[in-house]
Amino acid sequence: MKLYYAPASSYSQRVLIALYEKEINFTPVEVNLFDPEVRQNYLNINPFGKVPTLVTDDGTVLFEASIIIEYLDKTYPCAPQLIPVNSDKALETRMLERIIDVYINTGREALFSDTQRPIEARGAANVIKASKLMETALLLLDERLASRTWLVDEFSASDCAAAPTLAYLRIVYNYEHLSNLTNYVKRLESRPSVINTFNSGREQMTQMLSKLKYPVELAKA
Ligand SMILES: N[C@@H](CCC(=O)N[C@@H](CS)C(=O)NCC(=O)O)C(=O)O
Repeated sequence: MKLYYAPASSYSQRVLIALYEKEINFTPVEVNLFDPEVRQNYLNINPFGKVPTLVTDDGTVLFEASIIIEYLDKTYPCAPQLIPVNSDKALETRMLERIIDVYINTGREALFSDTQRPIEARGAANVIKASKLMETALLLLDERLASRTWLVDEFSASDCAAAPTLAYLRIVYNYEHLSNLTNYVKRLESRPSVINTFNSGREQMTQMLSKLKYPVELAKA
């Protein structure tokens, strides 16, 4: 089984966390999407030109981080179970994953793109709208985490999605006022699967940030 990935890619990191959590053997294939030739060749594997992609031993090609994690969880039913067996809990897990993707990640991307515009062009209506939806989602997570260690009962696919998204969000948005969320991120960042994943992505991320027109820093926990 091959995982095409980029070490600093947050969607790749979701899958890496799942693989490390479940201790699944795989062949990592790093894809440098900044190299035009590599990118062109990679389109034969993933026509969207996005990482991650999983190619299973029987040649099945899977796109989309959340679908890859579902596949891994179904195919390797060892602990931890990332999509809960209980169907209501499974639905909750997928809902939280969607909220992280659709609102938090979109808000993070909008805020990040805004840092690369001249100051006078920042804060356009679409950026404000995306960041408001993101704040609503962050508050929802913070409230859930008042009574929970992880987003659902046990560590799940929603936590795999949250870890890189919330770590990268700190680059452009300070959510320290949300204390449950902040403590949750500390718990996430003390899991070996997350530590390994973030360690392997740090160099590429630092390099990418150093090439930006308007500098931003890789914020610490
Ligand atoms: N919906 C996709 C998103 C994947 C994605 O956006 N990956 C980014 C890296 S985090 C990427 O490949 N970007 C390269 C590009 O857009 O050129 C998933 O869930 O896997």
